[in-house]
Amino acid sequence: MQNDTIAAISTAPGIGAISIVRMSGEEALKILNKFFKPSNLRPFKSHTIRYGKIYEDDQLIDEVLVSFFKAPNTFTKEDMVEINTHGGHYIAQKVLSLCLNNGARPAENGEFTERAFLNGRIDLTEAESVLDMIESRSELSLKLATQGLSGKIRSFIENLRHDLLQLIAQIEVNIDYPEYDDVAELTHSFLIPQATKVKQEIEKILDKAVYGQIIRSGIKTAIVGRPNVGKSSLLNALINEEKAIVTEVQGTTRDIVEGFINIGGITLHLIDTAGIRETSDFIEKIGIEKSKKAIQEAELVLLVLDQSEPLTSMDKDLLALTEKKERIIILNKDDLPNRLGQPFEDAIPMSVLKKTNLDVLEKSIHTRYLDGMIKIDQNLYLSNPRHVQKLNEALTKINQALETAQQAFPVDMIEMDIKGAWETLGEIIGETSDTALIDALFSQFCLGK
Ligand SMILES: Nc1nc2c(ncn2[C@@H]2O[C@H](COP(=O)(O)OP(=O)(O)OP(=O)(O)O)[C@@H](O)[C@H]2O)c(=O)[nH]1
Ligand SMILES: [Mg+2]
Repeated sequence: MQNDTIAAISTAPGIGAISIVRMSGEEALKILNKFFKPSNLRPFKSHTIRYGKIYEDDQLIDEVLVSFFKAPNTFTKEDMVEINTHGGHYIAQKVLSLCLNNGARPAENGEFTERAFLNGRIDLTEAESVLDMIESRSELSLKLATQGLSGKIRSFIENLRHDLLQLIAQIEVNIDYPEYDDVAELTHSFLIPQATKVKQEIEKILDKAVYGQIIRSGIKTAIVGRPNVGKSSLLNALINEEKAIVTEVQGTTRDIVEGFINIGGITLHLIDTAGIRETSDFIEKIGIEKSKKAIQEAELVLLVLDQSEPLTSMDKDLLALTEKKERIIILNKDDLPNRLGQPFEDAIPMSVLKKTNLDVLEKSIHTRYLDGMIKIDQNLYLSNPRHVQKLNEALTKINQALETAQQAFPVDMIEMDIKGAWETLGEIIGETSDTALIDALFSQFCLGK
């Protein structure tokens, strides 16, 4: 039920300078007045803060500052009250229980934001971006999340839907009052070009979404190579911690070791693998199988070669195995004489031991992933997987519509797919329902024309 008044502690649990108990709903002020005694008896004006005391029966609980926001200009579009209590978990709990004992009900997770959405103050993408902002761990991912809050995603989706709606309207009008002599003319002069335009706009954003998702979830990066080339040393150097065991014995690493680094706003999920070679050792064999799986699953492979030794057949196998992956070749042990026997263009020479050229590697990763990103402020980078998935679904439907149009099938078949795409896009902003389609359609289009 959406008319009841909800209450919750909005600050993190534990000791802090203040805690905030929040209420939203019609009864918020009435409930507050049952236990809050303001310092004077003037009526509580909207969007002001008052000082006062909280009592349970006649016992003083806390002295507080209370803000009151009258609907509709509030976060939830309902009346809202925020009680700033002294910090410490118990005081806030006590004030919360006073709210609950006087008629509020405990809010569910995210329910204030959900009300903001249900009451039409924000759309689904804006609600989701509040969550994404809270979960952001780097400056870039925070920046991406705020794109949603600023309404950038919503307006992109709304524009696409507007274009699709015009298409639908045109088809509807043509079915009822054929303006064109034949269907072929309608499809070719209007449908195909318009649908293609929408298709291209979606593809452009989906291309960039790759970067958005990388920033949000990090790049899965496998460090691979034959034994003893310095893979574990590289992991340790990058994460700046002696996490993986390093020895001069071949086959030291037998299981996956992982670590995380942040390079200029991008998170790398690093995976150090067992060196790959022929072996009869049972445990090492399992490790090697895991290494091969890690290569398959990796989004980026750092292939390490030991340039102080001639290239082996295992190196060649690994070069072939990783050829189709996003790959950076590292020529390690640059402090020793080069006996590799062949040049590698674009490879990064490095001495992990002497810590030379680590910065070149970091820069190369940064360039590889961030050069495609021009400016977050000027472009839209989708990072929420749900948005990307829905946008892909909408694209599939538009492609279907285009195919049908090219084969000159009846227009109502095309219309079905276009409507499907319109609805799927609506799901991104949380707005689709059949009546909405009808309302929007007629408010846009004058049939008397
Ligand atoms: N000279 C020199 N030695 C290095 C360098 N990097 C690593 N080593 C040495 O090479 C040996 C093997 O290093 P590791 O990091 O254990 O190699 P690995 O590739 O993880 O080996 P496995 O786990 O057995 O597959 C150690 O003795 C390191 O000290 C380097 O840049 N120069
Ligand atoms: Mg190792």
